[in-house]
Amino acid sequence: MEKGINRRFLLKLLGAGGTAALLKPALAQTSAQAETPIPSFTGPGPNPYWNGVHPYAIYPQKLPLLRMTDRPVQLETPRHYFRTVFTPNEAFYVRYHLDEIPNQIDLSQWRLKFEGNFERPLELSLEDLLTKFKPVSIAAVNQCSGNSRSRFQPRVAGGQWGNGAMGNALWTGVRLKDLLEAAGVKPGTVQIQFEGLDRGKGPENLGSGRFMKSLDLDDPVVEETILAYAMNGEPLPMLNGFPVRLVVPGKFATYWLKHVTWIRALTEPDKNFWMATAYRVPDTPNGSTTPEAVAAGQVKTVPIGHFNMPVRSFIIDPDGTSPLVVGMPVKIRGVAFSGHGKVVKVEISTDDGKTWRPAVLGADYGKYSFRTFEFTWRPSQPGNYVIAVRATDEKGNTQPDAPVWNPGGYLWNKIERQEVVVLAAK
Ligand SMILES: Nc1nc2c(c(=O)[nH]1)N[C@H]1C(S)=C(S)[C@@H](COP(=O)(O)O)O[C@H]1N2
Ligand SMILES: [Mo]
Repeated sequence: MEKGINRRFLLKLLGAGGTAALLKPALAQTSAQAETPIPSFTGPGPNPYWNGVHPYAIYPQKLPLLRMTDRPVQLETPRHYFRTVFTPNEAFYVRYHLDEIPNQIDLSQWRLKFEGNFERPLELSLEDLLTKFKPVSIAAVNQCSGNSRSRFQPRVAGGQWGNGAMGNALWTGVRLKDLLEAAGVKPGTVQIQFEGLDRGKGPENLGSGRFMKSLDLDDPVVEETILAYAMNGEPLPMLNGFPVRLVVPGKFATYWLKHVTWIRALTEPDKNFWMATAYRVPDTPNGSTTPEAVAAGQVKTVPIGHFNMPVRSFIIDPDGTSPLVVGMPVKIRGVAFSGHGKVVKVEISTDDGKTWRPAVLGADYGKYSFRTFEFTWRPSQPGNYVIAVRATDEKGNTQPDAPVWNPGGYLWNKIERQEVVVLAAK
């Protein structure tokens, strides 16, 4: 792909030992920034903060993003950054669970360590990763399991994301299976566990103080997983996992471990909180259940990794902030993706989902990437309209018009709508 990593640039950075130094002054602010409480709200109308409207905040290496929480850092990407198929690194959303996140990493000391049931307990430097392994690139959408959680009815606890807990990037790095081969997975291994550098109890107050996720060794996604050292041709922003993060194409971002520093071969399934308790969804075909079933204790759950990301699509323009005019063409544009395979169809409705017409799809950057779409609409009558968008993937999955519900606020993929006003031409 034309947007591949400039490895020379990265090597130069490494050679100069410059990365840590370069990032230090800016990143030191990450934790120093005082927490701004969400303003108390007395009405009228519904609480806008609870509805995912958050203040803009500037963090190191980032453009102003919507701050949901500061401890841990959770920043949402504003809608207009999805006008391009690749989400700019500076605008890419940020989600952590723990309060203490790395502000700087000394690459002369940092090593990727292999522990547990491996033949060779390797310790690899970033330079080793860059020079001793074949680089591969993949365009893939990183989406938080809780993206759009603020839409759930009845409401559920957790970060009240709008639709901006997602982003698409061209990731470059080393194949996980090449790393596993180098370390030599011993027989009896059932899962591979990943742990990053962030620490702390986090608001969930869970004790272990570490964020860890595991992939089943026999999950086909292991073949496609990469440990990425570059994002859109640049080193990863610190807040998105510098120096290396996992990219697990088609799976929710909770598995996309940031600042990966330990890779462990486990002989027993991972029982840590983030696998056994958090990020679990009802074991139903679409992960949906009811509050009543939950209250009755009837819901069997599985890790969200058992699901690929359901197909979704988003209207980016028009965004309803300015009226349209009769007879004037307007481009309805947005992005679509699916964790199950390539998006093959996007349809637009300008009558709230009663009738649908196909949009024109943008360039194909691979089955895990955003796919842009465009539809030219020339409204012929003034009035209030509801635009809707519906994507279908190559497996035939399409978006439902019914919401899902589960207590974690996961797997939302209901058809999106945008209200617009069309004025008569003067
Ligand atoms: N080390 C570490 N990696 C992590 C997390 C974390 O808290 N710590 N959160 C995960 C979750 S739940 C999400 S949604 C993504 C967010 O990736 P981003 O911050 O780069 O957007 O990181 C994943 N990887
Ligand atoms: Mo997440």
